[in-house]
Amino acid sequence: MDNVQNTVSKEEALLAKFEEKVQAGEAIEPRDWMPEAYRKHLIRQMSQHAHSEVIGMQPEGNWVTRAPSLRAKQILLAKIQDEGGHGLYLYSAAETLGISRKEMIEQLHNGKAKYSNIFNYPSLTWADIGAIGWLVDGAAIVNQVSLQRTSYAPYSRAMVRICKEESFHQRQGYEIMAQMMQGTEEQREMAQDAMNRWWWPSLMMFGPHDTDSPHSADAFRWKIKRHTNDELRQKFIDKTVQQAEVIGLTIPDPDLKWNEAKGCYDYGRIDWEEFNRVIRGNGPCNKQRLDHHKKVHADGAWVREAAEAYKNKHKKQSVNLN
Ligand code: BYC
Repeated sequence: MDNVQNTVSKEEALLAKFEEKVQAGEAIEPRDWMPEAYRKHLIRQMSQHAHSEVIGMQPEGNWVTRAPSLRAKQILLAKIQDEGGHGLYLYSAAETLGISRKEMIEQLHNGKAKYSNIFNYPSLTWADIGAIGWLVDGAAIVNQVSLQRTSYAPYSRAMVRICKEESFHQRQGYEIMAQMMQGTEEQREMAQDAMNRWWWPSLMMFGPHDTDSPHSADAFRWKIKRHTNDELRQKFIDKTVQQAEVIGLTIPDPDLKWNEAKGCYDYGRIDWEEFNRVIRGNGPCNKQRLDHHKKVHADGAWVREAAEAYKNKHKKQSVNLN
């Protein structure tokens, strides 16, 4: 009985120390004690984030062979490569929590882990590449700048590196949209059409309204999140409306109106039924995205096996030398 009590009070003391550290704004490192729920919360969010980066390469990859110039192709290739790198930083950061990359990929493939709603929409025209860079990366930056100060240090460090690259991505997308808006009538229509299709799903990227966000309470208590879903969505809307105006694009929301008293834009109702449908696997491209990931992952098995064999060979050699 004494032993049980000792373990409980030891656990309580560790928890109190952890909470104190988080409240003081100190970072949590992998070697620090952390409650199981904090670890699981981070694995869920960070693995979803990593999967989003990697699945997000697919809609853009669709346009590499059809980019309108060599310059545009080079830039797009570099951007897609960056997204793969972001996935790597995030998988590595999540691995410090005691889950392997293999397990995370299995969870993606069996539907336990999600990825961002936004990558379940098709990229139909070159203007979609502009809209993805400008709106999708633009939304991601707003979210990720806030996550730079998240309490888990490896996640925070990954965010600092990722944000630097995302701002270049956002400009790449805006440049495409700006160029198309200075082009022919057909090009302007193409840009507006992309805006119309990507605007609302981009707003959904920030997650459900705060009142419907089950994970936010813990996320705030543990300073994983520093701003709410609605605060970040509002920030994104306020800065993007001005950017759209500059290049002559119309935001597809008849209820969008500047609210003088609040100092921000009011906006129309987001279609949460669509959001729920998409994140439950029934968006326009969910099946295509996952099937493609599964296929490419299986095709790449030989690379993982070769890397493992090389590692083992060198391990044996260094044992023999010792
Ligand atoms: N999509 O309680 P909530 C990129 C889920 S990639 C799908 O508010 P939380 C890029 C949520 O998971 C950047 N699911 O959750 C790459 C939860 O379900 P589960 C991607 C979503 O975690 C390539 C439920 O809804 N960025 O930029 O407190 C090319 C309730 O939500 C979504 C990140 O991943 C969604 N949008 O807050 C171009 C950011 N939203 O898990 C660009 C990191 C919510 O219980 N993540 N759900 O089954 C976060 O900041 C937070 O996880 C969220 C959600 C704000 C997204």
